[in-house]
Amino acid sequence: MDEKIDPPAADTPPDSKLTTTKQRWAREGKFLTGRVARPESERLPPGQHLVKDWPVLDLGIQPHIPLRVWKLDVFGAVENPLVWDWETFLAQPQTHLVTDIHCVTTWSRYDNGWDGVLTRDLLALVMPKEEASHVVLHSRDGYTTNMALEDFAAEDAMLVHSWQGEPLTREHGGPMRLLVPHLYFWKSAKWVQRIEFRTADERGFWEVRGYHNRADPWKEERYSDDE
Ligand SMILES: Nc1nc2c(c(=O)[nH]1)N[C@H]1C(S)=C(S)[C@@H](COP(=O)(O)O)O[C@H]1N2
Ligand SMILES: [Mo]
Repeated sequence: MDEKIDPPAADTPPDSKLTTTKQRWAREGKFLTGRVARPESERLPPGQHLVKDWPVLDLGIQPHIPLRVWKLDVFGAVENPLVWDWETFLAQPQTHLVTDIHCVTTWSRYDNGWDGVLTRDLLALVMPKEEASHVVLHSRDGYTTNMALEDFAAEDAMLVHSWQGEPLTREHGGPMRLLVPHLYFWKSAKWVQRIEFRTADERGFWEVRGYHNRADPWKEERYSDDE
């Protein structure tokens, strides 16, 4: 068994060339169409195009996390903070869902089959406190992303370990990533290590670099100047 593990990311990694380019797109409002689609009648959100493959986007770090040392730490404004190892994570009620995904860089991919644990099943265990209003995901590569508790609690949001019946690959966030299909895909943190429940909002990696705080693809909430 491979015993190697990357050192914990102490800090946000330095901005790569792609990060800088995407930040510039955010400033310039690239990919905005000004159209608003109706979810009931259209499947592809405005300004998106369909892809068949699955692009990989990251900050230039794809951490290797052996299952033996994998841990999930859920903490903050909850009644029952918890730490799961891999075995305990898999022992939770398992759900299979098929969803579309929409990346802010304009690709969408239909019919992705996922397996994992619904955030609702996690919420039932940790029980967010009355005053909990936001969630921040902390990932092994130093990435963070934030969302309102109600977005994290969406009925199709889940902590996924498999895609199309196979373990999630390292490049796509394996062993475990978040999936929040109703928001742009940057909210779906890969290599999730810690889930923080908060009583106030705090913007994550892309959200402080010009990306929209909410990120609803149907409203084309790509960039923070649209807030
Ligand atoms: N930990 C982590 N999660 C992340 C990212 C990242 O760089 N690090 N990138 C985000 C972005 S911008 C997108 S579009 C999706 C890409 O996921 P994929 O590589 O599986 O397509 O992951 C999101 N989650
Ligand atoms: Mo993205």
